[in-house]
Amino acid sequence: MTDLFSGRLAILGLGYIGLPTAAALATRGIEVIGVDINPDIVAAVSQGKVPFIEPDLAVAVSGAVAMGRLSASSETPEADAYIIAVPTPFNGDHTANLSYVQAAAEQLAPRLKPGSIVILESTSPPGTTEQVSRWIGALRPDLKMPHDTDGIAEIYVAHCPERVLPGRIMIEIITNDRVVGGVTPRCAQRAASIYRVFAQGEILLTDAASAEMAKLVENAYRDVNIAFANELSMISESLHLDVWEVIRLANRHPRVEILKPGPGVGGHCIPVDPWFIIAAAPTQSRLLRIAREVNDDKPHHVAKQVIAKASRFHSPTVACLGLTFKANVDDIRESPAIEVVELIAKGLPDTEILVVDPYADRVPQALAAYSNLRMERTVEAVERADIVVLLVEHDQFKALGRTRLGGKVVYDTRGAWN
Ligand code: SAJ
Repeated sequence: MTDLFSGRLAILGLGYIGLPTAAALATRGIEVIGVDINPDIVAAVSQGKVPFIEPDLAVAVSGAVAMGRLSASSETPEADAYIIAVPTPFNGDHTANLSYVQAAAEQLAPRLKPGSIVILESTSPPGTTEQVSRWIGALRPDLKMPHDTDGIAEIYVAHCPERVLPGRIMIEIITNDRVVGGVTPRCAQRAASIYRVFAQGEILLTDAASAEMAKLVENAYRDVNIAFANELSMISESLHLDVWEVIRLANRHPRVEILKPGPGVGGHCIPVDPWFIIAAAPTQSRLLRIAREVNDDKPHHVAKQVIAKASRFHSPTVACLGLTFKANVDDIRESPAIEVVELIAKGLPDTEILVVDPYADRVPQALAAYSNLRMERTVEAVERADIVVLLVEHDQFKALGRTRLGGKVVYDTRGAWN
């Protein structure tokens, strides 16, 4: 018989991962309490609302709340299982900041009882899940924790990294395979019983550190591959070649699949996670470090090219299309597009810069200080501009007809108009 979880479950952190996971479990009949330190998020979810844009999430959350299966709270409740889905940003020296994970572990520790399951979903350096077990053990010496017992532990601690792609979260959360790594094999088994409730992909059981590393490796792999594409775009530019044509042709080889160059790599995952590997094995991580440098340098390269193009005009207007970290999402975290716009605004202080993004209704904080820059609508910005810089390939920008761009200097960092 397949072991299926059927208790009460609390999710700590109602962000891009916690809330979809809460909705996926609740719509399958599990009683889920979402916990967040932000009172606005708690208030929104309690009313069945979603604080960010993600296809199909709003209907799942409102349905789960209406069914009485999903609720939200600022307090960590008693539950049979806990999922920690809080951010793991990095510190100034690129090491992982685990303070949110530690705070979550300390919040749930007093509520645990023998048999409870604790799962860390937050992307974390190898060893963090066992550290969670130690943090809990320090507060609950009455419980047999899995990291320090030869016998059967009373609490099950495991890592199950999230792997969903923003923009496709509600599909991928169901269909992706899941890696579940336990501090002990029994911990992995118990944690898997939760994911079996909604996951249709395979559930792969392993140890906690391998699961942590596998997740970091997935994003480092993508980072290295995007760095290859970005480097190729700069090489092609210097050789006066069209990188999109070069990639199109090379990708017709049966074993070549080059990703797309862009203005840099953004989001809160891919620019962050490789650093956790680099910090764990600094001497061995040469390629990963260079890939990070190539990708981090790309916004500077793009801005330099635009500034050079502007120098050919007397008093140009520059339209920058896109602010989010990638197409068709409203997330601006670690967005290379914002960095490019800022570098252009700084480098061309007397130039009018029009910024467009259908997913952003105001100038982001990072750009607020630049008086030469303002938000504009797509068609108006393109009409007024001498130079059009495409930074994010939102559908709305892709749909712009070629005639609208006629006579303009176009710098398309994403190949959207190729
Ligand atoms: N990008 C390019 N060229 C490409 C692909 C992406 O420049 O060919 C850029 C994007 O524009 C964006 C950045 O890279 O700025 C990251 O975008 P993404 O779509 O590659 O990835 P994320 O950050 O949205 O989600 C990634 C995914 N990881 C992998 O595909 C290995 C997702 O599955 C993870 O769950 C997620 O990170 C996460 O939370 O870790």
